[in-house]
Amino acid sequence: MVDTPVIDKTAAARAARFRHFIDGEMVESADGRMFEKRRPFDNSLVGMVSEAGRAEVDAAVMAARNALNGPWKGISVEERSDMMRAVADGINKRFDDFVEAEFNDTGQPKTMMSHAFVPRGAANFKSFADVVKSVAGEAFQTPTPDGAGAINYSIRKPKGVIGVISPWNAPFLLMTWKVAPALACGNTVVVKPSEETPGTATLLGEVMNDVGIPKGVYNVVHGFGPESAGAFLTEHPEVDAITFTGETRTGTAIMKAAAVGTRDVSFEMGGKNSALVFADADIDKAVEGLTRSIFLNCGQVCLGTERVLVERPIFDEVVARMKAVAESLRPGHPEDKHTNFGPLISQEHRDKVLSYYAKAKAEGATIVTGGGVPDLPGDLAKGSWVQPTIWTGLADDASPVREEIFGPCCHIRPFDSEGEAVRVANDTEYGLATSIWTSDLSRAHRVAQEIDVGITWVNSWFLRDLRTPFGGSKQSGIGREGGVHSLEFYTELRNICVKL
Ligand code: NAD
Ligand code: 6OD
Repeated sequence: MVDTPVIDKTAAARAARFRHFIDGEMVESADGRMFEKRRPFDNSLVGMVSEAGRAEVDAAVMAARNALNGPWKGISVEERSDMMRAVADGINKRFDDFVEAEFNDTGQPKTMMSHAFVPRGAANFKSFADVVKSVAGEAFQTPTPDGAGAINYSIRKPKGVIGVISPWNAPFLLMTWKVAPALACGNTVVVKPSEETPGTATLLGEVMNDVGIPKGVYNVVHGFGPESAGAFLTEHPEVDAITFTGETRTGTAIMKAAAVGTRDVSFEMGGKNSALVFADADIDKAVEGLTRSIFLNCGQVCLGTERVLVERPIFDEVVARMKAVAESLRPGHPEDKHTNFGPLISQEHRDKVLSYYAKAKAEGATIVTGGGVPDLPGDLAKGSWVQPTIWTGLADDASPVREEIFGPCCHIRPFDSEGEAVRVANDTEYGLATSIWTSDLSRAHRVAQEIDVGITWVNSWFLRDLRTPFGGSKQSGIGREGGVHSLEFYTELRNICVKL
């Protein structure tokens, strides 16, 4: 357990409460343990979050188990699909509340919530409502020595109680990306959202009740990772499988917990993604795409670019244009319509990002722009802000080039041949995503097949079709989710052989 922080009791008494959602009820921890949730942009208090101990995690897991064996069991695929659509409608009905909750959680400009993260959370439920209804099983006619034959066919069964461990960077999108397929496939879930972002997972509990999802099907426990709710959930023997999005080293800890009882895991983890810009690219489009992939969400997107490789003839131009873009970004109050650049999630994460800004300098980078903290007025100065930052001139083995920073920063490096670009792009322990900018389609296909990542974009970035396989190679992940691929994890395939 994490020590209870020193809390201003008067402010805490006035603040909102984020309770666990267990068996259809909002409940506090029996020992009253709580921690603070603060707004990233000015460090003001959003509310107090209950911290689950083993007892609350156990209650949530047992509620999920009972629902699995009880009211959720007899529900047909068609009914479940309709219910998932009702959840999506329920989210849309309370759209503004979700935008507000996600805004308090992450502090990003509200347009991000209302145009992308909240609609996408609802879309996840609709998408998997369709997927589960349209997947066929397989059947084989099998010859037998007596000539009568046999028929083999397969069915899919829910895997059971799924532990969902989610991160803070796009909390609602990433949590629903797992909860929606899990429930659509007939499982029940216990969600442990990030300690940084308790809002939308809690609110979703209210929607589940409003639309009549049986109690215990969706549960939420709040808390931290090690020796707290995250570890208690992943160690719980009644959790049948664990789906996790977060840092690779957290995945390693969770995999150890899952080894007890040989439980299945699906992991979406860190990255050190490259972008390859060839001299024949449409530079305007490439710069626009790079801008989004480096600075969107203050660089806190797992698919974001931290290594930009540019063919030498256009290197200086791309660096100059990226510098101009970075310097035009406007940090500020996230509700101000001119603000297009938000804060990092927390002071702790800011310390991490700033430590890389210092390392880049120490390891000999040319700082093209940024490298520090922006000057902001009033209470905003208390927020977790950093400047958009671009470096050139670092060695391929420099730590800011090798390690995931998860901030609004990148290193830009020139290359002289396609082979060199591919070699450098692959020179990483991660393998989540890449983007290739070129007008030569043959080259695009050729290079795409050579880069060891789960997701490649050509002349685009973060263009998502929810039916496609999503996940990372190497240390960026285990398994694929999305469309029918989610069924591989959230259901168990069983074969039935009938002798004729
Ligand atoms: P994190 O690993 O610190 O935390 C993620 C979740 O795991 C949180 O809920 C946390 O409380 C929990 N946790 C931590 N330690 C645990 C433990 N020992 N046992 C059980 N649970 C534990 O990650 P984060 O900082 O919240 O998110 C940022 C990271 O997530 C980055 O590395 C980013 O690349 C990655 N990410 C990956 C994807 C993807 O799809 N591949 C998507 C988003 C984020
Ligand atoms: O779009 C998605 O489905 C997805 N999982 C996005 C991940 C974003 C990471 O920050």
